Amino acid sequence: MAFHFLTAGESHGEALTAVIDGVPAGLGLTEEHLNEDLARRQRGYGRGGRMKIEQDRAHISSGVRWGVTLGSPITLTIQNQDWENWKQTMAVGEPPAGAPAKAVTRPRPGHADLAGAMKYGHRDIRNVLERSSARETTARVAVAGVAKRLLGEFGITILSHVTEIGGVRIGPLEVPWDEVRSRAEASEVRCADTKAERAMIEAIDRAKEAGDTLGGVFEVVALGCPVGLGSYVQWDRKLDGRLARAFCSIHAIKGAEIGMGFEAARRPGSQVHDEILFDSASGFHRRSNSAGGLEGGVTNGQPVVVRAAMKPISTLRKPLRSVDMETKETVEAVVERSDVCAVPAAGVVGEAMMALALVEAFLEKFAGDSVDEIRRNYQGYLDYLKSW
Ligand code: EPS
Repeated sequence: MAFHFLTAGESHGEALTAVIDGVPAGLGLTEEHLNEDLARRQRGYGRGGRMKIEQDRAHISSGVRWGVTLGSPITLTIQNQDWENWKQTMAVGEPPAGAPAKAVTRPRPGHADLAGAMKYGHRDIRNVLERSSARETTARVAVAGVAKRLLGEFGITILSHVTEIGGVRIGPLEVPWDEVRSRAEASEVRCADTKAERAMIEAIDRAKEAGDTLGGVFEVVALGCPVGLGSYVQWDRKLDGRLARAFCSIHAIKGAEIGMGFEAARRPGSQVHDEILFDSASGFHRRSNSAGGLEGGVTNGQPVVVRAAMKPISTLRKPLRSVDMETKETVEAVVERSDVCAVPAAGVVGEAMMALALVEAFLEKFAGDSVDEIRRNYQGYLDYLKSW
């Protein structure tokens, strides 16, 4: 059964909800498994006031009994604490008595505001921004907590770290991935390079002072993927394409690259491709990992490495010029409460999208209705690989 999910919910509505289908039976799962990543997504230097209000926690209301999945759909709900302050503006029923909330009519350049309003026929941008907000990624991170639990059963783990904020880049990191992970987790900007970390924080402070925002780049790495996830036989089964789609679906992401990525376009083949080695202890392996763990859309047993570029958040405290949708006058874009920089949080969302793309590919290859059945299929494959 394919792993698939839907999310629902407005940023200042009552709650975010997700329904996941295709989770096998027999997976140990508690709300705590999901809450740790929800908390990680909320942190990061440069976040705005909303994260002081929220304490995101997932409530599981179906698909799990006594801490173990049933194989039936799983429903997750995350309450929006801020809803208390928006009950009138976001009421599901009749508009509240008295003056209704004033319509938002000054679209922000870079946001879904104008194109979204024109597409859906909304004269109030609130009807667009409530759903186009990156608050939706809370639900994805909760869903991915389930995917990560399942992948973890098979030794696949995912980490992320920030490599660039506002033009400040990390230096070369010649340390094992576990060290990158622990340094990033200890950093306010989720950066594994202490010198760059300081410069990033300063850049965020300067942007905040100027009423501006900053983007950046984060890297997500999956360790422990077997050879053979994804396929080269059909365009939509290529795992690199599926990962690029997954990453570009995150709010404000304008580019994704795999392994050496765009840099590979600048070098001759002899400086790009990963030479193949063999010894009886470790079997086939590589001298390098420029391919980012993917060749022909198929995992090759190396770490899967994806980087994503996030544009600066489009809500500027010192707003850009825009046009009022009603009066057609030149105005300043609306200023909604927002973040100065959300790149550290986006890295956690990147982990989620990596987990979701990988779990889909993993279940395609080792499909089963229970974790035990998947384990039998996976073990049979690992035994077969030993003959290579
Ligand atoms: C977000 C919640 C939002 C924003 C941010 C992400 O909350 P609010 O709009 O109440 O401040 O902080 O969303 C955006 C940057 C955006 O452009 O929509 C969250 O939970 O991550």
